[in-house]
Amino acid sequence: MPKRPAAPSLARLRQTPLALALLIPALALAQEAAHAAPRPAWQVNQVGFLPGSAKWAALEEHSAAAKRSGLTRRSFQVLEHATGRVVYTGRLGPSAVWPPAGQAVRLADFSKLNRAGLYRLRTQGTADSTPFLIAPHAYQALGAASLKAFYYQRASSALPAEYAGVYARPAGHADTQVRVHASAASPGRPEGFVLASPKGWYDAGDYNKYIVNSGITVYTLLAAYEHFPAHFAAQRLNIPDSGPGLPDLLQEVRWNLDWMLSMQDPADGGVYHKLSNAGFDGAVMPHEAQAPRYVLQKSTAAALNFAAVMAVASRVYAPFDAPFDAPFEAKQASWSAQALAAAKAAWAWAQANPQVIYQQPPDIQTGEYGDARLDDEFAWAAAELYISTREPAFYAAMKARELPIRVPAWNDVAALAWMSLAHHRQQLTPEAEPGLIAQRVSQLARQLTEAWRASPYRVAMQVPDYVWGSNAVALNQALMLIQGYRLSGERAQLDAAQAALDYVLGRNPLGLSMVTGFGARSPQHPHHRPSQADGVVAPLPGFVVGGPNPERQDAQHCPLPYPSALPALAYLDHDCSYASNEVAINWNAPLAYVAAALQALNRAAKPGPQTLQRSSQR
Ligand code: G3I
Ligand code: 9MR
Repeated sequence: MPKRPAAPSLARLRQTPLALALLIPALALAQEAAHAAPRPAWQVNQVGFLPGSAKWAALEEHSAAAKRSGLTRRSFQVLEHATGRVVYTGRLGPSAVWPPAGQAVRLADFSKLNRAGLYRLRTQGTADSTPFLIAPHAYQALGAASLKAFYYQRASSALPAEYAGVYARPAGHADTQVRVHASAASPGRPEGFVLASPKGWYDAGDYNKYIVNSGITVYTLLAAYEHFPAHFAAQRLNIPDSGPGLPDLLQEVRWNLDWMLSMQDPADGGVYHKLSNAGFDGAVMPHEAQAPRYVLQKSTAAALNFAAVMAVASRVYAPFDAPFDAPFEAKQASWSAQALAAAKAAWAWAQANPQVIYQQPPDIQTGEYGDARLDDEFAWAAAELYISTREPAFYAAMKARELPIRVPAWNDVAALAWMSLAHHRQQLTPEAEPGLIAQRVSQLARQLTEAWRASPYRVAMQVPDYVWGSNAVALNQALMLIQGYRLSGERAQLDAAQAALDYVLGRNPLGLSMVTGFGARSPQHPHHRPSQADGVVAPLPGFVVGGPNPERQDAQHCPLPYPSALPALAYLDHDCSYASNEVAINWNAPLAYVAAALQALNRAAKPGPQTLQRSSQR
């Protein structure tokens, strides 16, 4: 099928402020051509900045000539993009090598420029930067698109043009006739037993559905709502059933929660690890994929992720189901009450089966999401059940004093417990230790802030952070910095979080915004079956790709080599590259959280020291 160029969907324009909407087509036109060009010397967040935020750009010193001219190059200018008028002049920082990319960079700080507009950066001897915005709504369209991406991932649903524009498609994977795999057989549901487990989101570039990865994903989205309800109450995503009542974010998340509920065996409370084909589908559209689907082995990790998420959902959705004065029976039968009961049943199953690790059967090749270390999952589920029930036994089960904190990932969820407790710290029972909770969250935020401060690139990312999905490591660092900032109000923590978003949106050594459809240079060929097979030139918008990954586990499946093996440069914008260029729900969730949080927090943020100094703005 010939590839049709994508027009920006009406839906996206409708939710975008006018100035921004006019800009999107112009930026999109420049995109394909710019992407083929060599890496630019200026590396800057290509989407833009909020007026009050820290604003940094990096200048790569990639050739000997540039380094020589760098000796004389001391200043930089910010220009109004349309007129070329200089609106700000600043000094470049010293040249220093950033280990993940092995390259020398100099930083430009233009935080003092806070007037809304479209700008570019200039310095002697190199091309101007790509244009970027400073605007009070700089992350509104990005935040909405990062959530709309979940709608595009819906299994068991057609996406009509009314909601999906050029990305409209027929329904795929009904999942109404799913077989129980031998690994999942139980007395009530023997091998071959057929059950219905529809809805949910496709995990990533593939079309399978995995409970463990749904855990951190749904949690991160529900946490965004818990922390910034007013922001989401006002947000419209143009999805079905949108309207007054349930905010669109919660409407979309219900699609996946409904699927997750169907993955619990009502006979014992156990939860199947995943629902998948035996092997991966080809690069086809969802409705063209016809392979049989199975539920696979119950696992402790699945039960605990399920318990944690359903406990969170029970409190988040409670205000939206039974009216406050509804009769007791109606409240008992409400969706939230059912979610809490399901969480408790899964928790009980995990208590009785504490070490059932998922073992990939020999006839199954899809994603494993294997995790043998479960102390963090136990603690997280316990913390969420404690917050939702206020039962002290759950706090004790969390073993708080022994629980460390690390940047979260699908297989490392301890931080999620701390982050929930920190948010609810004013409403806990006397057993909880607010001092300990604050100490843990601050400890991680301070550690990340120190790494950011010491970095020649002004990002917290270090060499060991470059794993499969490294962009989500950066975004989850931002997530935890934001938790620190919410407790301490320390401006540096907010600035370090901003730096992580800058990194993902273009202040990186690839000079690439890592989010499809956003920025002048962005991924064009993600490993994402609908983007590969839909006949539309542009990939579906609003998806962050995995990002540089020096392990390059897909190298043997790619017709061309990675351009570099250096941690921050090991990235290939080709649809073969599932290890550096796939999309995934657990990577988009922290993008959605961070975009929303920075948008919501900056409105309330106190100006940092840099904005208190006398501005050289003209
Ligand atoms: O746990 C080990 C650690 O002990 C060791 O030190 C380290 C050294 O590299 O590796 C760690 O294992 C890594 C594991 O993730 C846990 O972090 C593996 O190397 C790494 O290959 C593995 O990558 C996962 C990948 O699936 C392959 O299993 C990614 O995190 C995960 O995001 C990705 O998820 C896939 C699904 O399976 C299928 N759907 C698409 C999705 C996104 O690509
Ligand atoms: O498409 C699959 C992707 O979602 C997974 O992350 C990845 C690793 O499990 O595997 C991809 O599928 C590839 C398979 O592993 C090897 N043969 C080629 C498949 C598609 O490119």
